[in-house]
Amino acid sequence: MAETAPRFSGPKRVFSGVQPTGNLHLGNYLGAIRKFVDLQEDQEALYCIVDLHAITVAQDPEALRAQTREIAAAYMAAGIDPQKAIIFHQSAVSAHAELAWIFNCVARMGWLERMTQFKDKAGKDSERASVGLFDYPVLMAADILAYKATHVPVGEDQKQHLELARDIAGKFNKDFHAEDFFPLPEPLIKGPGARIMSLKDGCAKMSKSDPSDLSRINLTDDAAMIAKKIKKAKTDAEPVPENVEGLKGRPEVENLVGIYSALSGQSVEEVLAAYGGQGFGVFKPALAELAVDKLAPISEEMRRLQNDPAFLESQLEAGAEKANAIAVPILREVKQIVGFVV
Ligand code: ATP
Ligand code: LTN
Repeated sequence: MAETAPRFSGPKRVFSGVQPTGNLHLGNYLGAIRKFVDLQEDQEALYCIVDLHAITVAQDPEALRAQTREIAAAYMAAGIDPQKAIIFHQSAVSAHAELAWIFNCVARMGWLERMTQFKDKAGKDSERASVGLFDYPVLMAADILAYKATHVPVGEDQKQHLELARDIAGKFNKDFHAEDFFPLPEPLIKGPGARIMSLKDGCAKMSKSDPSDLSRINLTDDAAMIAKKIKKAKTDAEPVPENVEGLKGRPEVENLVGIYSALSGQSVEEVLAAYGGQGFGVFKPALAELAVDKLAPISEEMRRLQNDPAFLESQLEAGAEKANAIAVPILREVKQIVGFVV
């Protein structure tokens, strides 16, 4: 794990979040959740279900509740142990929203105007986007810093948001002469699976919000569906290349080989050594078999856990209590620093 800002002397602490917006997919698993599992072993870790972020775009209230439980189930099914890591939903810890307000007064308009995800998500009609969608990265900084988290495992698409969180932490420390009060959180992005692409377009990220379900492998897909989606994945007429050079200009092929590599633990070179020269009639069934092998136990366990919503909610409540116990004293210090009567 990379070293954090040299002078921050607090404990190492991991924080990350996933939005309860449905269609949890292979990209979310390989880019984020799988890393969460390993990180829970060595230091304190908090894994949040960011329901406040979810409502930056319209959500059906009942669906939002069910999707919140779905992420809790996915976390646990993937191997996050609520005895080791803190699993909770963001709205249950009011420190997130309170700190976000204070950070709204630290962050600069220009910083937020440079965020590419807002531009992508708001689309052409940005006048009609919610203020929350624009402010999304500030809330994300508050999520992390409410716990003085030092390390943040995320997919590649979150890199810019993490840089903003570091800028906010640094400016707060400087403006309030509170040197090293907040750590400058380190993104943990590297590794296979940091950027899984759509099965239909090797230049677009695999996404929950892609209107085509064939573009992604959902964690809830059964074996037949996974096989069908891989079979229908876009490729070209050439066979699998023999070496990494041969992946150039073939983003869809690069993506499928990358997925094989991330799921199997083999390097891309090893995958190409095994399948180079073969047609996709051979490679795709092998990839489908591997994906089913790795994902079926997770989706089965997710289904089992989702049959018991009361259990999932009790786990979230217990997690929220532990999260509050960390965040409340930090927020109190922040209020003191800012000049509020506490
Ligand atoms: P949307 O696609 O609607 O933007 P999302 O799939 O990015 O949503 P989030 O809850 O915002 O879902 O992301 C959860 C985690 O999954 C984040 O750490 C994010 O970086 C990671 N992630 C999302 N998509 C991918 C992907 N295609 N490849 C690797 N990691 C991903
Ligand atoms: N924006 C993230 C989700 C998220 C997050 C966080 C990730 C919200 N708050 C704090 C890491 C740390 C996304 O994946 N779209």
